[in-house]
Amino acid sequence: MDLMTMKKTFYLAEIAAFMLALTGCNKDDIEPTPEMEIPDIIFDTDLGNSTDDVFAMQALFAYQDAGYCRVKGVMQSRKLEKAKLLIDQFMHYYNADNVPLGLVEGEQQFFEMIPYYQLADSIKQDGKPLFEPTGIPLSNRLPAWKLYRKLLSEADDNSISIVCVGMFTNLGLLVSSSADEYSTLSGKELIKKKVKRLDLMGGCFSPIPLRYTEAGKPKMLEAEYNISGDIPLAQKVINDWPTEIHLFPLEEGLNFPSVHDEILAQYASKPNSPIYQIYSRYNEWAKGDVGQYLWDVITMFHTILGEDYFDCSPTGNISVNDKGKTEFTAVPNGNAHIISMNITCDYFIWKALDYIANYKL
Ligand SMILES: [Ca+2]
Repeated sequence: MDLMTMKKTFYLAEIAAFMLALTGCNKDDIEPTPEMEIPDIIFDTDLGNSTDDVFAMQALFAYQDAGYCRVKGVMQSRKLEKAKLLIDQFMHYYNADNVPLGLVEGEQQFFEMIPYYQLADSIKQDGKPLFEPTGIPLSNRLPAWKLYRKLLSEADDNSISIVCVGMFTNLGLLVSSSADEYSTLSGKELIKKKVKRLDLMGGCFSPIPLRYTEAGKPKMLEAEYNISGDIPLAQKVINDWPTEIHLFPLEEGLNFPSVHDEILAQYASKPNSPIYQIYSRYNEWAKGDVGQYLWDVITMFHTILGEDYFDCSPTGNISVNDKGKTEFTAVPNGNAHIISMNITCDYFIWKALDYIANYKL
């Protein structure tokens, strides 16, 4: 039993005991009701490399089918042709052909951990694609920042929840945008008028030792992946976003590893699902232990299922330096909160992960 599995087992035992002392703290108690606020969500993802984006996508559509949210659009933020093809295929898998999909523009710097975007050209034994596309050519898709402007211009005021679990490229270009055929408002004005909330996965506010070392010396993480992939536009979003930001940082997801064998077992009854297909070839693609955790899907749970299950820092400001290092300063008139989890939240996350694993298509 590895350390994370031991930790998880400990947590489950501790949480089970904890829950016996509580009543009314159960995901099943928050079935959608007429009084419940149902978020209109735009999902922004760098799907194609880290696996947690796919769990987040599965959660998005599972909870939409159960009536917890409405998906208004999906934005893609990994600047690779195959990643664009794969997300189109996954949209078809999740019966989301009619959901608008925007594609990233701009420049990025990123490294690869599990390049499962290669699934885009996988074929089955019968010669058909492993995942069928929607049939909408990529050339017919709008750039993501442009699609943001279109969707926001069509939305009711203060109605859109954005959950971004990849690089901030699309959001940075949106913030920087000017009046166009969709709206006379600037990007900042449009966001201020139409966006209800922004949930970001990104940043790191604690010293985190990397698994990789140089010359045998421990190396500390300097910049979290979503920030380091596009530092200029991450700075743009953090500095100029005109509404409140909720940010789920790297260190908060480290209690939630996605363990290869456990995921394959959990999704064994769904061998054709994106998650099973990715994990069935995980060891072929991942060079060693690349450290996959469930950051993105936890951020999605925060957006869809509300803040009651999470702790939230006092109001403050975030800064991003030119190397991508993030810092948080608590100030009363700031626009940011750091999300964290307590033991009740941990229990809720494990239950929600089981719930989406049982999503039937
Ligand atoms: Ca991601």
